Amino acid sequence: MNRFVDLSPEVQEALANGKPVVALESTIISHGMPYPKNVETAVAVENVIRENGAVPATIAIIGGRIKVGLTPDELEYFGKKGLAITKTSRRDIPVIVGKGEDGATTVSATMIIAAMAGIGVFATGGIGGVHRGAETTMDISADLDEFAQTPVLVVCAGAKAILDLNLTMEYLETKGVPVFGYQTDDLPAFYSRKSGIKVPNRADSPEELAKVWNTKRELGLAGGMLVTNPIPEQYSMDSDKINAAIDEAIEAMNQAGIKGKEATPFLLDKVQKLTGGESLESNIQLVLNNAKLAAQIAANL
Ligand code: PSU
Ligand code: MN
Repeated sequence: MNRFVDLSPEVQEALANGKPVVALESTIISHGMPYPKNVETAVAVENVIRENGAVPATIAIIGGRIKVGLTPDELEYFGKKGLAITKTSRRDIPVIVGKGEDGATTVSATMIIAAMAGIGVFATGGIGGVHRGAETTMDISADLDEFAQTPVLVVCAGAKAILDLNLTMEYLETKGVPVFGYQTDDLPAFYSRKSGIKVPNRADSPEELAKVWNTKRELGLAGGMLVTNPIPEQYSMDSDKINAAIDEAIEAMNQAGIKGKEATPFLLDKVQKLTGGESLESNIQLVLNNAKLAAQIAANL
């Protein structure tokens, strides 16, 4: 392990004994949900992973130390500080560590750190992707290039329609990333179970996913794999309602001239405000659902 990384005792013990471990990101805590729901959710997600036979490893940078596994006090500190923490993707890691600051790791940064620690499975809510209008803005999340090079399987609930889902799938194809739908042929669209876009592969059990993931690694093929897991039926939102909110949020973003790394947090916050508590509750439930599947996959490796 490099000298910048601290493993929590629980994670260290699990890795040393070959127990299943699931990585979790921290931008979803600081930038994805409001306090105190963010901390409550982070704790609940960790518990779901434990209940399903794996050890959770929430990843963040605190005072320049790369943490793999946070204490309850660290989670609380992180959730409370929220947007004041620097959103940290691949390019930001050396800056935050070098300056000794706090960093909330996105999907790309969390994958990199998970791989450093030897963790191969990671659960989150939504991934970054190709933004609508990317043909002129070139706003393509660093998450997508990470899938092409870093060996971590990521379970998400598909991608939010703040993104161009077709272009996101095209980009992942170009980058050679296997994408699975879990018990579905239709790419999940985060708040709703279906996007109307066909997902390239389907798997119906954690065993199947573990088998393909092991095969990819044994073949020596670089990069990760993406598993898209539909939100449970009872929490899925009406797609017309959510899409109207997303359109309004994108309009507001363009009006305000927001771009770069601020784009996604702005859109997440705006959509949450426009749809009230309903979208927040859906968001929490889909993360719990993804944590469960990720733990089951990790247990089958
Ligand atoms: N999408 C969500 N919730 C999130 C994110 C994306 O539905 O919390 C976060 C993740 O940390 C993801 C990051 O890695 O936003 C992507 O940011 P960007 O689009 O700037 O690459
Ligand atoms: Mn971006």
